[in-house]
Amino acid sequence: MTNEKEPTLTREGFRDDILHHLKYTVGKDRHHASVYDWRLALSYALRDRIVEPWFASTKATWDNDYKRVYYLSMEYLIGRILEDAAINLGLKGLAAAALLDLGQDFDVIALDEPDAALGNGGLGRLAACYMESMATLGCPGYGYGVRYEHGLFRQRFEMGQQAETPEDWLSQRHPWEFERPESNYTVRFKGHMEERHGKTVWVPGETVIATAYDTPIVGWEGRWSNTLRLWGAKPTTLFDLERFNRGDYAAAAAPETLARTITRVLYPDDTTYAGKELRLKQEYFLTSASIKDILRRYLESHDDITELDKHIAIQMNDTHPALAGPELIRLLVDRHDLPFEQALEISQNVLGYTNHTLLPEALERWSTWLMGSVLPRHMQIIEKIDAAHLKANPARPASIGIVRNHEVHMGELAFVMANRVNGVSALHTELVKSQLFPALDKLHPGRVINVTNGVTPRRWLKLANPGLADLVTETIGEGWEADLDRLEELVPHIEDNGFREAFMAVKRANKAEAAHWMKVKCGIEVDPDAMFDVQVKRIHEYKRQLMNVFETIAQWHEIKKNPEGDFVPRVKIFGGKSAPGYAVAKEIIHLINDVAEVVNNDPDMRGRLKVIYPPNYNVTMAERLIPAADLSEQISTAGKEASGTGNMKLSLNGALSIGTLDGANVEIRERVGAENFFLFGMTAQEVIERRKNVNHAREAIEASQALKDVLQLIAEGRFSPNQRDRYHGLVHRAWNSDYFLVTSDFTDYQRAQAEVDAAFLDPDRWARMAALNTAKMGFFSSDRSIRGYMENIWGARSAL
Ligand code: 26W
Repeated sequence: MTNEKEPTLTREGFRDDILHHLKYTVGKDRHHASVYDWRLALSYALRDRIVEPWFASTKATWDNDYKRVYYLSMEYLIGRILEDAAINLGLKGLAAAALLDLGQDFDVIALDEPDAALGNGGLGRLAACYMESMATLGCPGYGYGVRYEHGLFRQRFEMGQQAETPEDWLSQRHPWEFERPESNYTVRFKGHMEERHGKTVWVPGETVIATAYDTPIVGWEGRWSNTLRLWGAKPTTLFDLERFNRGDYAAAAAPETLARTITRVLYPDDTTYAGKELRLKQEYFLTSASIKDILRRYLESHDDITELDKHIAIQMNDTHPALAGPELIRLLVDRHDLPFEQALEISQNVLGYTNHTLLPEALERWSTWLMGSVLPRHMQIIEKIDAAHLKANPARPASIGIVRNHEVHMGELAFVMANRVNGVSALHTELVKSQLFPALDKLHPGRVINVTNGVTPRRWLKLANPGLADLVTETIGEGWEADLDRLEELVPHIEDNGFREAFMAVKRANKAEAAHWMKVKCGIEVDPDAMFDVQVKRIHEYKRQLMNVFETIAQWHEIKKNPEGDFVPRVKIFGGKSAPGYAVAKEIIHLINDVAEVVNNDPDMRGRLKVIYPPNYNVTMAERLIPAADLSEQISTAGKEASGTGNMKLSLNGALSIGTLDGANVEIRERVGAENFFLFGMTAQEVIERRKNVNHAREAIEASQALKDVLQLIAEGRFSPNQRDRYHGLVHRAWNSDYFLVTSDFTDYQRAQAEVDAAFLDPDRWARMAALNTAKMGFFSSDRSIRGYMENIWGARSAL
């Protein structure tokens, strides 16, 4: 699929392309163009280069009737696109040179781009990595999502507390997408059912139009390109002119209001499920438009709808698009006149379901009342699916079932409708089988399989860490970007002093750059030779940022008690957002900022301890911080983090991990070796046992003077001098409930942190361990994950 027309592209040619777009697409004279104008012109010039491989990929798929894979996700956490596209097209150098001729700086222009933040955290970022890997592997695929007008909120700190402001990425022109006003579908809601001529007919009460916006996703070396199709909403009737003329302006605009509301904003709830009607509408909006589009495309080149399952696969990214099952059945039965049983079977053959969480509060359930009122036809179909499943499995225990206690359980629905269900790490998959769906797993042995998550090395090494990427290329040659197992070839070089020095010199340079950025961003000076200790991820109790803060306080206290002592200098770096309504997580943010205030202004700390928490952590900030990290904090309560993907990115960039046996940490440790991973804490099984002791927190605190002191210092108001009782609730909960076992794991965490210090004091040992982390991360390429999906779930083949 290589593109044969391109080799003639020259610096002058590309310069002319940019100038052409600046003049004719952006409408600006080069002498009056702003950075924004140049960015648009450059983006259009790059986008032009994707169009050829994009068309060629589409044509090859049609011509060869390749099996198509459809990835349905409510979230895509993409970040910036420009540099990623330039790198994958192999045009970054040429673009930079062409811009130089025009008096422009590629880096300055790239920095101008806002993040596309259509996701919350891990699940959304995974979808973005998977889209890129599918394109790299030549897997004929389409991503489907929602074109939110406002992505994830922007985070600010006001007096140390998180405040949210709307994100506004579409207030600027978005040069990467193609609007497709001709591709649209009517999506219905509400209304009632009628029997007409022996057929059940859904008479909707509300309708909106889903309209497509396509972004081409180009893979490594531009060999293949897929489409990310995001749905925007439009009113079915623009305007009620009669009402408007009567002066009833609000009612006249009602259809438009409904449409705009649906795609207005991404729900910022990560792992808590709220049961809101608008969210259900968003989920159905994505699902219905996508399934209709999938059937339309299929029928353009096939006439037998019963053969559908031979030609397509649909992946549900968690349960958010789990209405795909009922919707596909509805269309096959109501529009294509298939009997229910056959429609059910075809749908099951087509669908796969990825589970991303075991947390009970994150599992979607909709009241039958809400489901029945928003989607009356689907409620009927869901009940039929449930009945058919019971009929086929008479041994099914009463404790399971899709519809139970007047609620639709979306996890069960997705499980029953899918031919493969997968967890996202080896440990998580075992827990999906044993804890989440034990009865369904027994009824359907072999349905649940594992596909351990991965990350794209193009963005997370090549783009984010060009220094390390260049060193890797110098050392093992080219080609590792699409064959990450080759990083293993670094292993023999780790014995070489020169290589280790070069490796650590890259890390030092990245840290110096990050230090400069922190100075500008937070006004705090940090020493690039101190250990950069990084915990970046959503703020959640189970991720235990609180344990990290407690340890920070213990360290501060230790230095206070012994101001002349020797301490390994550390910079504690936090990054992450809390869901706006998650009070406990917001309190943790407040505490981190309060502790930072005290620590950073304490002369006794003298560069031995700093706490940095830059606001608004996002993909772009991750690209800055991850290459500068020495230590990666992966300290969730065992059994709670499904996989983690930041853990993989940090290791890939040469950070050592301190972590629990949770999620993919288990597999990372297996690969880097136990001696190169700072393990601590209880196992998932021990966590369950420990909770049976109702006094677990009290006993753990009583056994540790350090922890008792930490809680006492917080309770006294040492970090909140103008409101001394600010953290009384937090301290009370640590003593009395502590569901996530921060106190029980604290002492072992401190022990592991002391080992980290000892290792850091031996720079040569540290260098070996760090380099080994990079060398052993090949397995965690999202290319490996996507190959797993293609082989074991989708039955899809590469077109390359
Ligand atoms: C409906 C509310 C809601 C929203 C999002 C519930 C649950 C979610 C996601 C499932 C949360 C999520 O992002 N899970 C993360 O998925 C990553 C990719 O598989 C994993 O690496 C993380 O461990 C997991 O927390």
